[in-house]
Amino acid sequence: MKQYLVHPSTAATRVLTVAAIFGLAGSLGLAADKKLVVGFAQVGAESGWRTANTESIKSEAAKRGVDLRFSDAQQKEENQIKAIRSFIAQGVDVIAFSPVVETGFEPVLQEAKKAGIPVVLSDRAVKVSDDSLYKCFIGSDFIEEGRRAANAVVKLTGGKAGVAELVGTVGSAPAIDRAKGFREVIAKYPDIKIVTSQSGDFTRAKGKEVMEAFLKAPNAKEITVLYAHNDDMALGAIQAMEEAGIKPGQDIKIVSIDGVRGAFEAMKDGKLNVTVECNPLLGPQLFDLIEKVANKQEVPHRVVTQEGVYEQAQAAEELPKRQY
Ligand code: GYE
Repeated sequence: MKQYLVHPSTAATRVLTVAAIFGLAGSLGLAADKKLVVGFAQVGAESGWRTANTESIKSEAAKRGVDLRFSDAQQKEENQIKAIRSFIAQGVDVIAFSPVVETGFEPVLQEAKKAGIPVVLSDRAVKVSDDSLYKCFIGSDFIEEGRRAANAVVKLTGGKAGVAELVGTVGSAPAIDRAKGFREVIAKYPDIKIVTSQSGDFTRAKGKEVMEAFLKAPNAKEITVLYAHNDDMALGAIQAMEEAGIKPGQDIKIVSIDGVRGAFEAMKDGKLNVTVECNPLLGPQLFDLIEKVANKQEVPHRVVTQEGVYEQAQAAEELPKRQY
């Protein structure tokens, strides 16, 4: 069986690495041409989260000497499907990708399967009728993040709120699940109501634009809380509120998701109330899985990342420790 050089994290591979350093790689069957080739189809560069995620993936690939073919889909599913097809044509060893939306990937995943190229999902999930079309999915539990955001709203308001919701990219796993988890919790609080809800596509510019529209709508006065599916949209909305003479974090309380540096800065300034963490630094764990898959080792079908919730009072202390 073809074996790939793996990251020197176990004693056995460390021995192999030392051997390689002393020029023994050839005699151990680790020819230089066995460099692992991975195609990664990224969503885009829509948010601070995504930038940190891309950086984590690229730097980890470089560290491990992986030949990474990286493509940016600019948040368009058709671009991502094209990229995956091109990875299949190039005959990469493993394809990894973060699906822009949940549906529509089944045919291209079948093509990868036919070509014998294993697929690993990173960050976002797909909906397929056959789960064996991918080996593993590593990412957060977005439903739980939605629940955490709702619990933060309950804590901030005592269970009485008119919520404006800035939804992520329509059809994406995080937008679907963050809406679902949030609704699941607020269903138990009759005085918490979603008064308006619209997509801001996970970007700061759209978040600002949609918040401006929320504030001009006839029911604007009912809004006491903003729930944004990511920090970037919340940061855009903060700008819109300030331009409209509204104090973000006070007149309208704000809860968002990701935990990027900008959110901690806004919390420190009292403009954002809570950020629910979603860890983008998936590179090391992702490549552990990719290497295993490439070497035909068993991997779990689902790996959930660990994360927390941060309030304003923790912002100043946490800020210097943030890695993204
Ligand atoms: O929350 C958002 C990004 O899929 C978890 O995508 C990711 C989300 C993240 O654009 O900022």
